[in-house]
Amino acid sequence: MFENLKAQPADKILALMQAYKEDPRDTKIDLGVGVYKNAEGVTPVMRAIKAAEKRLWEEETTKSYVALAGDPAFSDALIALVLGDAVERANVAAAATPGGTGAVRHAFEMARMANPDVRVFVSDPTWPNHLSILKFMGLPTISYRYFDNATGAVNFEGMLEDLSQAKKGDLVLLHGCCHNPSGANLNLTQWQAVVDLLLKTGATPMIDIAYQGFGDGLEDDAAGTRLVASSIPECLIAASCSKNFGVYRERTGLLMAVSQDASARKLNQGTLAYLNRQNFSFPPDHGARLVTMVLTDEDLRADWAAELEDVRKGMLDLREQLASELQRLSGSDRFGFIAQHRGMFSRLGCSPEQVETLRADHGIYMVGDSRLNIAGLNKTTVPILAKAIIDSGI
Ligand code: PLP
Ligand code: TYF
Repeated sequence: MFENLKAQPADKILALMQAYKEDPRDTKIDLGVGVYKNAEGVTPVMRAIKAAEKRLWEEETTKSYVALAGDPAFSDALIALVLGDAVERANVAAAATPGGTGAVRHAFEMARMANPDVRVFVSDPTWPNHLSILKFMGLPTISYRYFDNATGAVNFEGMLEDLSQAKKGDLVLLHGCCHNPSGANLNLTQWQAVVDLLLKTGATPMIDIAYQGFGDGLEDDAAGTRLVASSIPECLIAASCSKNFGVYRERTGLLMAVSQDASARKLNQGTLAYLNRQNFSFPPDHGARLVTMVLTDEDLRADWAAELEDVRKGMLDLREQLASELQRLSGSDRFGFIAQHRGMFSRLGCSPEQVETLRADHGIYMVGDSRLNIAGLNKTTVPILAKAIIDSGI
């Protein structure tokens, strides 16, 4: 039977991670996969998570099943983190999922259950896994203009023009903050314009928020998501804890469905639990429990927020350093967008051949679309990267 299988395309980001590992050069620099690394190149377990883990080991008395939607305390804590007081808690259905990816997948599933003819609007570019999941599910996608390679900024006029084609029954996928892969984001005025347009078209927004706290801070990074949730009758929000709690491998995410009243919420809640049951029954608990402990304990939460803030500021410093080094070497402001971008990524806007030159000649690994992971740099490697970029004719 299995001889009928067709070889599937590899995940380019994960293939790049492997190629980096196999490169014997000790001067190599990994700017590929979106994992935070400190100046020593280490992806640390956050202090508060480590402390919660110790406490959990001491206090946990059972590993029995929890619930199809996960622990309600996790939903409460993460809904509060993402949505603040933008919406009534009673109108939000939520279920824990294996990572943000699990939430993304179930958001698409839920949209299809509600409308078998759903079309999904996706930014150009978007996270490759959005596209591969949608393709696997056979859902039609329509891409909307988003990133302008020439300016390094959002093509907002193009975005609005393309989104005006959406209609009731369509899903419009938006990145909550720290757009992956471009690094270019909407300001709050632009979010408001998107909200107005969505209200006019009747399309349903879905927000993927995987980097809250990595851009302008925990509150600012959630502002667009909160505006959407409080202004539009229905929306889906897929949140990931992988990056901002550093619990990547624990697979910790939450899918939220915001509606207008308790009866809609009940239907949504039942649907989310049903989707979990069909696919894996109970979601992973360990990471969700650690996140809940951190968010609900005053001291752990303060320590986590402080560490996250250090991470965020460290990436901002690297952005500034890289932008000014490139300005010095190129004698122009054409790389100024690197300091404007937010989150872990920036897209340089150069050709795949130039990305390949950086890899072959300089041992610098970035994704083929010229996305670089800012957190893969440190103060010593920033000038090396800047020189390599200019030497490669970018
Ligand atoms: N959405 C985006 C845009 C991402 O970059 C990621 C990345 O890691 C995720 C969702 C989900 O990640 P995870 O499934 O590891 O929580
Ligand atoms: O975009 C990234 O690099 C992160 C990590 O299949 C990632 O989102 C990359 C590939 C993948 C899953 C996660």
